[in-house]
Amino acid sequence: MTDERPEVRDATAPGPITERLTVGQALVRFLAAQYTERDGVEQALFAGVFGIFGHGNVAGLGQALVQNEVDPAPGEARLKYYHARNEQAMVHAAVAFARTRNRLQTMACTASIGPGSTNMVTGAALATIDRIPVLLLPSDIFATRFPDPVLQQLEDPRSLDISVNDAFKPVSRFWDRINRPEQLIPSALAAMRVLTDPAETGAVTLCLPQDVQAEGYDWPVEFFRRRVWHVARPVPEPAALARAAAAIRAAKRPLLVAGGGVIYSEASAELAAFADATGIPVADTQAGKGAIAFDHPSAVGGVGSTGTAAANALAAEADLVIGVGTRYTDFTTASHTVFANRDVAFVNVNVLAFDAAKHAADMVVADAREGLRALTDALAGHRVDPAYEARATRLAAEWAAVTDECYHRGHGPLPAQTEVFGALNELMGDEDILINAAGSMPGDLQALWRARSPHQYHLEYGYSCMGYEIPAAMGAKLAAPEREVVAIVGDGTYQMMPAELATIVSENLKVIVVLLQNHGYASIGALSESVGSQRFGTRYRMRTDDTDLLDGPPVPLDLVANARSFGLDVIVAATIEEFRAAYATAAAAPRATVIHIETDLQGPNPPSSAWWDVPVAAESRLASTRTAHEAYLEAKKNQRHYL
Ligand SMILES: Cc1ncc(C[n+]2csc(CCOP(=O)(O)OP(=O)(O)O)c2C)c(N)n1
Ligand SMILES: [Mg+2]
Repeated sequence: MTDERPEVRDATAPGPITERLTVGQALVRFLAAQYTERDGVEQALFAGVFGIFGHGNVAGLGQALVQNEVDPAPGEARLKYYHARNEQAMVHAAVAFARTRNRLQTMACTASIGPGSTNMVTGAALATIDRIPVLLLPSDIFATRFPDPVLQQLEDPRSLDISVNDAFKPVSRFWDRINRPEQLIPSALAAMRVLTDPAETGAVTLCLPQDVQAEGYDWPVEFFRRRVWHVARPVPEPAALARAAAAIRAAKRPLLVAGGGVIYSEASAELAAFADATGIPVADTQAGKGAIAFDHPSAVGGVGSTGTAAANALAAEADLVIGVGTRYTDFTTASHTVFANRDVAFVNVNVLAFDAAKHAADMVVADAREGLRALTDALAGHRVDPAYEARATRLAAEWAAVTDECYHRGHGPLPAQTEVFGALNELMGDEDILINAAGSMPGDLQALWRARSPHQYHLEYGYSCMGYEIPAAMGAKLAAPEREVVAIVGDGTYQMMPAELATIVSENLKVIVVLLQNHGYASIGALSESVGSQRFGTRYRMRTDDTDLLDGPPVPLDLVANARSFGLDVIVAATIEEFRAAYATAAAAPRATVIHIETDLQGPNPPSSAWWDVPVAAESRLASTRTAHEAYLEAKKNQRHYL
């Protein structure tokens, strides 16, 4: 943090100089004065506040925000207010904003007490799992407890200190409740430290009791001074670097796995330089796709359960996996099966020791960019066997042919969604942003998307949260107004959370939403079939009188009319040709467009080359389940600990 004291301060005067403000006003003024710095570039930490008001925050933070907008104190920066429609969605939007800004800038989110606050719990979990900074300000029950139980209060006979906001504790990196005004001072500072620490970052939650928000206090003016939080780039410890370099030099078939940490650290040039120098093939995770351009000679595409046959073949043989900025989810490791070489070892470069230590690795606790730079230097003169390099190149070329086929199948009568992805891949600009999170799309995209820049592929797969996509498009567009932002949304996801389309319209944000209508869950339907559950409950069907089951005709829900009702342009495309034309129209339009296209629920999807552990019922009267269980037991034999 940089020390810049206000000039008004007479250092010899006794006692602090104070200013009387409410807790809400003090918090707004404090937040507006926070900055981050990395690589010599400073930016405001908070670009604004998403909010939905209720009795918990209207008089506290709400009053402070309107005062900030219409009558700011001298020198007080503006903290722009965005009126969201759903509290979960506004956290998603804040996450997408912060991710697009490489975690150097974020948004705060204010919600009323009770349901407004607990609606943010899912967003908090997503942020913390994905390691993205967001500041959550749930309102809370009266600190005085005078009028208890207040509207929307949970009463717990065990303790009067419990409120629904305790539910944020396991999903926050920092959690506090401000029961007295002066507690805000140490708490706000601790919150900023966590938000701006690349290892610790995630959801930071400051619970603000409704009465305390409106309470006055004499604040030391230094609390409001401009503060710059320096976002660290930790360098590797020399001994750890030497061990890692020795392991890489000794490896015959090393494979690098690039995770989201490479992108947040802006380490793409260093990753490419590492690959250029060593010839080591580079695979990517959902968060890391785009860290290396798809057409880099060392790029072999996504690895794991939904990876490419190229990356998975190399993973199966690898004697050393170099994980950079990855936390090795089960999709990356194919539930501990994809790295199949008996002697496989790991070197992990990660800013968080917890991740660096995974799979009994040689740990290099460092920023991805600094770690890659240091490794490239330490490996000077080293290059993998040309035959191994050639094999990686050949495998990648074979997968490119599969991708071309998936992109241009000419499937009918309804198109396959992979053809929509192919069209988007060809139509979108290098710097445009594609957003997705849940459904059958992430798997196809992980296997097929040809990312040409570090931010083109924005896939939320840590929490794979249905409903992320539309609010995320809003957040990404606010972060990168100059880029086209395209959200791919399934019909299931759309029904879960279309509400921020209203905010997108009111903020005049030009985004493109591609709505893939397949009348159900292509994803969970296929999974259900594979585990012997016969696609049960995965189609949107009418309940019929004769069977009392959901096996009737498709539910007559008109998503086109629904989208249109938000006040944006909606284009219906029936074929890939029409989709291409619709995209061109949407791209040229000055306002947001939804493109609706019906796709085949049954695929076809890209060929799979790895497993995912979803336990199958061990006992069943259904033959479909018994068959699936046998296959499950067989596949499980390949699962192992990496020790
Ligand atoms: C909030 C949430 N609830 C449930 C799930 C489990 N889930 C994963 S994909 C999916 C279905 C998605 O349907 P749709 O958006 O239509 O995409 P499709 O599978 O058809 O591609 C469900 C229910 C989830 N990921 N997120
Ligand atoms: Mg669907």
